[in-house]
Amino acid sequence: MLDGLKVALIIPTLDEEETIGAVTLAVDRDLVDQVLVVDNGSTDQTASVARAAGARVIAEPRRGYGSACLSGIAAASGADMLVFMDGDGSDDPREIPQVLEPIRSQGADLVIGSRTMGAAEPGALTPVQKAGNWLTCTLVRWFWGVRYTDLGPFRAITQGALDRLEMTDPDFGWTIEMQVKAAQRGLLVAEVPVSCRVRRGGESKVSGTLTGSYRAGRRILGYVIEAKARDLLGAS
Ligand SMILES: Nc1nc2c(ncn2[C@@H]2O[C@H](COP(=O)(O)OP(=O)(O)OP(=O)(O)O)[C@@H](O)[C@H]2O)c(=O)[nH]1
Ligand SMILES: [Mg+2]
Repeated sequence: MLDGLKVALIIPTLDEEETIGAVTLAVDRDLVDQVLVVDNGSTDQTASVARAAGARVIAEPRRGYGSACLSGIAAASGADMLVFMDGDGSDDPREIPQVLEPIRSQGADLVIGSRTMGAAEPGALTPVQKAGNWLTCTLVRWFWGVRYTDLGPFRAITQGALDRLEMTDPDFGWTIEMQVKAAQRGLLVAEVPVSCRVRRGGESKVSGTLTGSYRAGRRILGYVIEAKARDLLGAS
């Protein structure tokens, strides 16, 4: 399907021993060359379960979702395309081909797997998450004219596009940073529907908790507003 191009899959994880094995095993290894599970100091068996399922485990001592993604990118040298997804079973690895497809067929630089375009299991997205997504996507459309329907974790990007974005956010601003920078820099962006399931085990660290939702929401909206302010000041 991808004409010999190399695909790396990056999965940031924190204490996902109950789910990471099944997630890793569901990846089509004919399509994905490297599966990199980036572990942020899990205190459970995440690393050994992932390794046993065939993933390469990267230990990243700096906490945070973005730190883990950056570490995965650094480890994935040689990949032409990178796919990101969560390790809790919410995203379905069998949908990786759909997420990569617009890169091949449309020359897309970045593809967002949209959980609002796809079928979300009841309870998989909280009302706060849906409202926050909507508000953030609306602001991005007003500010930069690019229409996104989700800020979900499941996405694919070419290595060339990733290099142009110079990603830095170490935390939950990671997904919005990628989307805002793609809009600012005129990358060709596509969205495809993806399914979204309730996590398949373990405990929520972000949207399933009040503090996690608050921290992520503040970081995401703060990123959008600061980025627009920098644009207006001509410093972006
Ligand atoms: N490496 C790393 N991974 C993290 C961190 N926090 C969360 N994760 C991972 O990021 C993904 C998303 O976290 P979740 O807890 O599932 O957040 P969520 O999807 O908003 O909430 P759920 O409703 O529980 O699915 C999972 O794969 C987590 O293991 C972190 O600080 N470091
Ligand atoms: Mg999740």
